[in-house]
Amino acid sequence: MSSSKRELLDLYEAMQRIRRFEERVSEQFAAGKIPGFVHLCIGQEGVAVGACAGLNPDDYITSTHRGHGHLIAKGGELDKMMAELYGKETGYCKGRGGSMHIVDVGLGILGANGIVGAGTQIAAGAGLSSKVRDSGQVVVCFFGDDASTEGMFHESMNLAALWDLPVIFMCENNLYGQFTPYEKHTRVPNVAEKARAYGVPSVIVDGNDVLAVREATDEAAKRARSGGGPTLIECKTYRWHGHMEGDVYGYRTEAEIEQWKEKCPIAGLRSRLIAEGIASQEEFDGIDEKVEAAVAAAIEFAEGSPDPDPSTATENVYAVESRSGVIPESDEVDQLPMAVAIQQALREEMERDESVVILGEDVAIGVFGVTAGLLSKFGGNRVLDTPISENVIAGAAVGAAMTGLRPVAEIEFGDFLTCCMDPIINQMAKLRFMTGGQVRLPLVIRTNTGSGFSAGAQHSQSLEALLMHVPGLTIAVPSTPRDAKGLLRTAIRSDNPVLFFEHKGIYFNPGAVPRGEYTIPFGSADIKRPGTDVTVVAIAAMVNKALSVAERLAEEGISIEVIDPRTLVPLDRQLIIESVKKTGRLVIAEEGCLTGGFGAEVAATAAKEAFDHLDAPIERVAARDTPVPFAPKLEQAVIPGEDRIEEAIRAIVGG
Ligand SMILES: Cc1ncc(C[n+]2csc(CCOP(=O)(O)OP(=O)(O)O)c2C)c(N)n1
Repeated sequence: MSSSKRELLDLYEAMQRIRRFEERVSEQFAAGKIPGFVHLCIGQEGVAVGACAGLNPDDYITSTHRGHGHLIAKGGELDKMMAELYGKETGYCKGRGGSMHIVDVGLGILGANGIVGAGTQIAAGAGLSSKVRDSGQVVVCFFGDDASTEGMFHESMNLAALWDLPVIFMCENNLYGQFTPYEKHTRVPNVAEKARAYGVPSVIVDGNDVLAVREATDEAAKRARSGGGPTLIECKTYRWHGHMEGDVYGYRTEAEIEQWKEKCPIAGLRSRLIAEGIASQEEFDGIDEKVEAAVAAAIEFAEGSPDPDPSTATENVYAVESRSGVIPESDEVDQLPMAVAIQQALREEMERDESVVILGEDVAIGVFGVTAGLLSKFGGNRVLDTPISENVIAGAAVGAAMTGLRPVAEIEFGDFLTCCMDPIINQMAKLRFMTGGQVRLPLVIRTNTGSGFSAGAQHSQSLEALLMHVPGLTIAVPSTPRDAKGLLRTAIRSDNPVLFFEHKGIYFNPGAVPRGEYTIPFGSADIKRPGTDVTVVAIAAMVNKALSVAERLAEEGISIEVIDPRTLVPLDRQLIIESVKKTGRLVIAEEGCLTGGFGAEVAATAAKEAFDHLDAPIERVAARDTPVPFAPKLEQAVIPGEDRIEEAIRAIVGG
């Protein structure tokens, strides 16, 4: 690959910008001016610059905790980066991200990431988005050698290979994972060999030779753009500083460090170009001066910038939803099971908006029949049958949502959410906030919840309350076909990540579903039955149980108000408080375990906001704090039935 003098000097300048930026960061950190964890890539600049040199401005990169070099190489502004490191309002993420989490969506920088391996999943999602939109964009996914021992890496490689995604997996093998040599963490001598297991072509290059990295990337990018799928490039390199600033653990010898300093990528290019007569010493000195001034200006900018205002600390947890977009229901209804109502919502939203795609295990066939038939209608580009890889299903949904799609990912059973906690808790719930509001995460995770089928403790849990503890997520738990359809439409149109829990015990219960387009807003509870003596707040399958108890007790003159919050987050606390103020008695019914359950949150709200109106202790009905048993009799003993709701009501009305 031939290069003009200008191109070669640009490569030099880009590496030098990274080097001097980080050397000055190191000084400022030592001076106590930069807080947090700071991981420097000094010595590795050839990888970042070689990989980004041939990319188009709209191509994507995903980065790591050691990301400054990648971001600068992709065009990141030194001022905003430095200000972010200082935790200033003028930083890339308004001081919400810091060194490990810088993002510039406008430059295709989908983020440094504090979670080792997470970038591989986001890259797979961005690659999917590029493929579905047929945009021709490639994704360079930087990762360290030790990320290749994370499960996320393997699921991402497999998915990218399977779907021929335009992703270049760019391994920076700096020989250490934190404080341990690579060979102590794996039996496979080269990361490149791991790619072969997934049918992905791979190559090993000298990461300190910027031209070699650029050439390998160029070839991989051509393959990716022409539909040839992913490539893994393993760049052998070395970091001169410790794992993080302040690392004094002494796990490497001085001799080893010195030996690698001899192979400096920047000095190497400089002496080569001088020796070949391409550029002079003076020209390099000129570039160095320019870089020096830019870095000094960045420090001045950061130091002169304001701190974020503490009163804004909770901004950007959620994108603002437009309530004015609520579409009212028609009076004409059809009787449909919930599974069909959900399918209708999916089909109609996919017809309305071509950025809506479905991905998940066996979605072509449709577990519980929900997605059946969508593949033949919308094709394999929009209904994507995935391998059994929950982590990358959710992680790819994050990357796809950041880059223009509205993915609806299905996790086959709610219990398997445990296999994708990183993308849910650390990525989709955090990225809008951590990027200072730069990204939207318009994605839905559909899954089922609940028990009743002798499916055992790993296919019967109700985990919705567990996730209420994570700011950034919206949690919907419909109890009727009508609510399921209207809420799912809202979820798909939302700019926030929504976890949509469908109780498997009520999938096939028919109910009235309004004809035509309608949406149900989040945070709007529904009074399923009005009453005056006791408020029962119930969710999912407990709503019907509460309604039958209410029907029975009405014959005895006990008037029960049944409230279904429909979304646990946001929670319509106001409607519940008003009801409790009216009835003076509260029962909360859920199928999840008692301890730390949804009911605890509602009880605390009522105790605070309606204390003077309560005529009796608050009662909670929930599963016993036990895994859900297999034998039907045992399962019934653990999961609350109508009898326990009735008991709770009688305990506080004295009947
Ligand atoms: C999921 C996760 N596990 C552990 C860590 C702690 N940690 C941060 S960096 C790191 C080492 C990563 O090594 P590698 O991927 O080779 O990248 P390098 O630091 O060498 O650039 C570890 C273990 C983390 N941030 N995320």
